[in-house]
Amino acid sequence: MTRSILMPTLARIGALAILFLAVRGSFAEDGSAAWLRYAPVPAAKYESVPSRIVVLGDSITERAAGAELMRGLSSMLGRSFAVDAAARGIPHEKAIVIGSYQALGLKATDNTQLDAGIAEYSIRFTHEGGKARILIAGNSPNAELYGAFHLLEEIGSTQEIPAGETQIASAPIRWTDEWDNLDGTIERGYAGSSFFFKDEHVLTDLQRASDYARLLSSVGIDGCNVNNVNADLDLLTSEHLREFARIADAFRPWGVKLALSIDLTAPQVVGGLPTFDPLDATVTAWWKQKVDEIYSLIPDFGGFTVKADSEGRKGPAQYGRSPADAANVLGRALAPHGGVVLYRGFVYNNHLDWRDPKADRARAGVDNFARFDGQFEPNVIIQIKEGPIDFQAREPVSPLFAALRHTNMALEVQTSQEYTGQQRHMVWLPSMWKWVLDTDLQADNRSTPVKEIVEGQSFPLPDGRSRPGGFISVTNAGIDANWLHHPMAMANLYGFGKLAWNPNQPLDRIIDTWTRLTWGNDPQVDTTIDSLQLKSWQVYEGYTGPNGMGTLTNILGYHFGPGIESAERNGWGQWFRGEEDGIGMDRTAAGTGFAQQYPPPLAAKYDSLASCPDDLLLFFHHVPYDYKLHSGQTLIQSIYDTHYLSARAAGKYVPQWMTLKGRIDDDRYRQVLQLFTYQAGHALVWRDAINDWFHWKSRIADAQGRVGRHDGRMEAENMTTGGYESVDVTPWETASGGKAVVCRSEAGCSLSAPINQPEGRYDVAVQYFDSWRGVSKFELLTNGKSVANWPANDTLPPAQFDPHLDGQTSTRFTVQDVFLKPGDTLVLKGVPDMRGELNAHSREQAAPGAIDPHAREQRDYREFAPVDYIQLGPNGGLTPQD
Ligand code: GCV
Repeated sequence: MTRSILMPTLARIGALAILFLAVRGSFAEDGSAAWLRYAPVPAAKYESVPSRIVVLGDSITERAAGAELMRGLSSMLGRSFAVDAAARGIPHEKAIVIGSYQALGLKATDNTQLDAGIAEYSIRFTHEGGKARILIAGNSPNAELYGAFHLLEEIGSTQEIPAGETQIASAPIRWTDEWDNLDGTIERGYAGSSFFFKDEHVLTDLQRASDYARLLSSVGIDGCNVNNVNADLDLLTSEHLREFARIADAFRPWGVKLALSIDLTAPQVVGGLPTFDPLDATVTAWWKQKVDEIYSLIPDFGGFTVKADSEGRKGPAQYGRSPADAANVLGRALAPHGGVVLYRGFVYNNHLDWRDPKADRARAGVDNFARFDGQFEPNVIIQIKEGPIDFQAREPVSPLFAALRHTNMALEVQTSQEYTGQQRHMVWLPSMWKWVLDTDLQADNRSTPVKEIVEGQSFPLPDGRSRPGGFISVTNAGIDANWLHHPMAMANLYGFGKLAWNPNQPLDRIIDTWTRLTWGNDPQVDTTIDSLQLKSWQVYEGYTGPNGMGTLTNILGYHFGPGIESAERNGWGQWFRGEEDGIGMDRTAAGTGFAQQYPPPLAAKYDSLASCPDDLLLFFHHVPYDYKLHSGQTLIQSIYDTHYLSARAAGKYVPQWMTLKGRIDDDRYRQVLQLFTYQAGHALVWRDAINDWFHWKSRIADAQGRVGRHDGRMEAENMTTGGYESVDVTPWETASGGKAVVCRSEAGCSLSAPINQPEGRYDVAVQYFDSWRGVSKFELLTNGKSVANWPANDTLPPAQFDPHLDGQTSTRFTVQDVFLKPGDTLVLKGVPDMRGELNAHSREQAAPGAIDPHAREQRDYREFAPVDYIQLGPNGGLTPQD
């Protein structure tokens, strides 16, 4: 961990200069340092960087900025730096000087459009007569800190030190939401449990919370809402608030404000009132008193996030009140303290009638909020998910952004990859977010891209200033050392911060800087990783849900693997209406009318088949399977081809990654290799499930004859078994042939098959199912001789809770370079893990993300060494083969 690099605590940095000797050398790369590794760079390039750091201000954040400069520069440049904290004035000699614009005698941008609180910093580098000076000026301590981080980032990625650069944040709200529960679980968190809470209390050791705030701040994020929007009902007790104040203390040096998600029933549940009607005078008074109590403990508290009248949360609708009624009561209580309300636009009915052709969940945002436009208090911001459904691999942007003209808005995106591979697949989401941000909604027939709407520029305040708005990332970082489990996933958090600061930043610049800081400045490493990340969204979209249908994951389970029809014929409203005659939701004027919620130019574009883009076709239209796309292909053939191409592209990550062996540290090399190998195999599960299902539904064959034909594949249920039993898999498309085999004998079972292939060396891929609770064991043998053995111990996100054999638990192990000749016998032995109690009552809280988070089910935690098939492929095809 880089934390082992010596760093004096902030408290120890006094007014006296402190010499800091860089401790260099090797440290374990566990990913905890993320992009703040401060690895050595060519020091000669930066020899003019002064070794004295002068901090003019005395706030805790300015001191953090000085300490961070010392830590980063000494580590990267390999020499000593000294900090002069709370200095009296600008020194005459060489120095890096950090302070307010005023203290540095510089002027901030004179822009009356700007909200007064918007962070701005400038870096000036002068180098005259051997006297180098770097000035970092900010219009707030936070801004000074951002300037310090920016200088470090430029050096870390071997850029020139800016001679003169000014940066201004796009909007005041740049927050993350963490969906942590007080019991320590995290809803839709895929990197371990909470580093804020455990057993209904705030953790004693909040070092990691502080480290997290440092990471956030380094990319300009200045707020963190630490608890689930499905908030614990007793969250606001005085006892809890005193504990939350400790988190705020941990965040404070890094200029990150603490915020909380609240449940609107708190006046009743915590306050003991008979009602939580927002317009009841006792309720209003309760909120005011509660907010005052919070600020007495946390003077820089950020505000509340509210999920109400949605997915089982109670809300103002219970009393016939509107979102504005509820939000405004909170807004008025927070306003005197400078706090804000982020009221979520994610309000919809999850008991829709799927038989009703007019019913449409996508309509809910506009239907529920547009009529209250202009009725919200000035410190209320409507927090709107990027799309009208729920963080799918592709959706159109939410029309609500253009339906509110007199209301503050923030964009909510999800760094936690709920529908996009749960940090077991690499998907660089800034590519998607940039597409969202750049989408021009053309309100009032003028240019109104989403980015300018949430920056508050498109529909400004009556006095011409920008509306307060911004950007929220649902991140759900956990206790896994590297924060998000997949080393590549941190590029999403980094990219979020960068786009929230400036949505116009080019993607290639963002990813390249992240790569250099995270993996080093070796050009081969950087080019390889940049190009993998830049195409990863398209690749993931390509092997999951096509043409705007939604991700097609199992929406009634854990939103991870394929589960196509789980979206149909239930109240959740994620329907895509796959019928005999065709597929897609008709959201045109003749259908649900959703397209008409957009301003006229976009409404017309989406409503017409002639102009609706191919990648959103099935979101807006119901078309036959042989419908001709703009690309000239039929829909069905395009689906088949895209799935083959994309799964192959995901498979290629492995050999591309292997070219970097020895160029990066072994720890992270191995971790990524393992995850890419998993992704490659799971992409095939997706490919086959989607293609088989479309083949079955459309009854149209793949023109290239690939779908349903798997050369070299041996179905487990057709092999000679020693003890294995055949079982049906549900849904059928998530197992090859719809079947698998399980072994219920503690001694183990076997599968065997004679080899008919020509003599040669092969890759042998075993496709099996792995639930996290159990660790079955497998061994592959040829002619009685062991060639490989492995435990089924993947840490797949749903598998901890989901013992089912399906597209969520299907995984593969590939043995390379196996010599086979006709007449050989291939044997797979499986030994189940029978330790789990049969039908044990689960004592833990239901799975994060369970549809009913409070449900307790009976579960069978035994793992019966289940196998789907064995595939032989050409040797050196590199794992895994088609
Ligand atoms: C926190 C989706 C997720 C839920 C989440 C909800 C929300 O439905 O699956 O886990 O709840 O969105 O954003 O409120």
